[in-house]
Formats: sequence, structure tokens, C-alpha cells
Amino acid sequence: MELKTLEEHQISQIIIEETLEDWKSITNVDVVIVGAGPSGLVAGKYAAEKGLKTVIFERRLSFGGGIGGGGMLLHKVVVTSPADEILRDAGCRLKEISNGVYALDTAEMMAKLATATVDAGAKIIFGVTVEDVIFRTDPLRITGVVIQWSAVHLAQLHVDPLGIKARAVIDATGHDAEVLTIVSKKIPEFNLKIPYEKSMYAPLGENLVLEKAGEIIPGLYATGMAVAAVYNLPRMGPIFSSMLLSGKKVAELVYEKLKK
Ligand code: 48F
Repeated sequence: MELKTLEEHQISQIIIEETLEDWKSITNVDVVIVGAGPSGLVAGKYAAEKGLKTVIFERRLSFGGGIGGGGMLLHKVVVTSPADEILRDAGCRLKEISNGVYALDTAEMMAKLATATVDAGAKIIFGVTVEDVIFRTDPLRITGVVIQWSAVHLAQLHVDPLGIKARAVIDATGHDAEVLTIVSKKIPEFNLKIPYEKSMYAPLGENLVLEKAGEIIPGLYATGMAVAAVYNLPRMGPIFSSMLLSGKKVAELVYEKLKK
């Protein structure tokens, strides 16, 4: 077997050209999802499946968000029906613990959810932090996000960011609701106050996150624990049903809105 090799500059050329091709279309999309945790991945899968041009910006160099930590680093998470259907749809194998109650490995959930999201056509871009939003008046609405390399943030360099246009932005940043927090601080016209989450009360938190997930201000949606932050809902720990179901719900709401 003869191994095909490339000159160093040829490798660079491929990377630069292929990246540029992607980035040209990423600057103007239907849906930007901020965060590739469980809710963001699921939102990305269902948005892309509906034919929406979808990009997920993830600050870290990996997907999964809080899935990998399981419950206190124990490598299992719990889901309940009907969220198991989303995981089955992504090819996950679940162990039924009792009627409608399932457990699975964190690694399997992360890997298969991400595979399903990518296969559906969503782009996941690692190492990019959403540091601000773009807005317009008349009518007042969010029209995109402002992005920066996470490495630039870490190095605390002063580097101007880039702007991305999106017909809908989904905050899937988890407990800190980072995008919504930015709006609450920087655009008082939206009159958005973020009280952040309440202490743990799993059954109530799961139900309310699912119920309240949706469009928070025009153009900006919340899914997963970002919803708990907006409405001061209880946290729920390592049970992921409402993370998955709220991701799917928000993708469907965005689709209904954008198809009009
Ligand atoms: O935290 P995370 O997993 O959010 P989630 O989808 O799920 C929460 C659960 O994991 C767990 C829980 C459930 O019972 O309580 O905590 O609501 O994923 C959020 C992702 O967003 C990324 C972050 O690195 C993580 O992967 N992220 C956060 N802020 C930004 C960001 C940002 N400004 N720009 C880009 N990515």
C-alpha cells in the first residue's frame, strides 16, 4: 500500500479554501443556535431536517455541553418519555429502568445526538463564542449574532468581531443564558430582565422548561436551561427530558414562524 502524502502548503490550501466556502454561506442563515449542548443539538437537528439553513456556534472544541459530566461525573444520564423518542431517532440505545424511564451512557448520547444533527445538515462550528447580538428597530427585533474566536477571548485580545445575519437566533447556552443576558444588559428597549434559575425541584423544572421554551423577544428564542434562567425556573440536575424536548419544540416554533 502506498500512502498518499501532501506538501504542507497543500494541506493548508485545502483547509483554507474549504473553510472559506462554508463561511461564505454561514454569514447569512435561517437559524443561528448558540451552544452545542443537548438542547442546542436537538434544536439544530430538527431545524435542519425542516430544511432551514442552520449553524451552531460552540465556544468549546467539543459538543455535548453538560451531557459529558453526567450526574456528578457518573457516566449515565436519565430521560423519561416521550423524550426517549428523540434519542431513539438519533440511534441511541436506552435501558428501560421502569415504565417510561430510561438510562443511557453520556458518551453515546453526545456522539449520537451530534451525528444526527450533522447528518440532518446543520453545521457545528467549534471554538467560536457569541459575544453580542445584532438588532434592528421598527420593528424592534434581533437579526443576528456577533462572533469571535474563543481563543481571542481567552487571550483577552482587543479584536473586532464579525457579524452573522440570522432570521432566528436560539439561545441554547445553558444555565447562564448568555445571549439573553447580553440583550438584557445592552438593549434596555426590550425590557428583558433575567432572574436566573431557582434551586432544584426536578419535576417542576422539567415541566416548566418545556412549557416556557419559545420566542422570548422578537427573533430570539430560548431552549434548555436558558429557559430556566429567563423565568426563574427550578434546576433539575442530570435528567435530560426537557432539554431534548424543548430543543425540538423551539425548532418547530422557529419553522412555523419562518415559513410564513
Ligand atoms: O450547558 P449546556 O449543556 O446547555 P443545555 O442544552 O443543557 C443543560 C444540561 O447540560 C444540564 C442540565 C440539564 O438537566 O442542567 O446542565 O441547556 O450547553 C450549553 C453549551 O453552550 C456553550 C457551552 O460551551 C455549552 O457547550 N456556550 C455557552 N455560552 C456560549 C456558548 C457562547 N456565548 N457562545 C458559544 N457557545
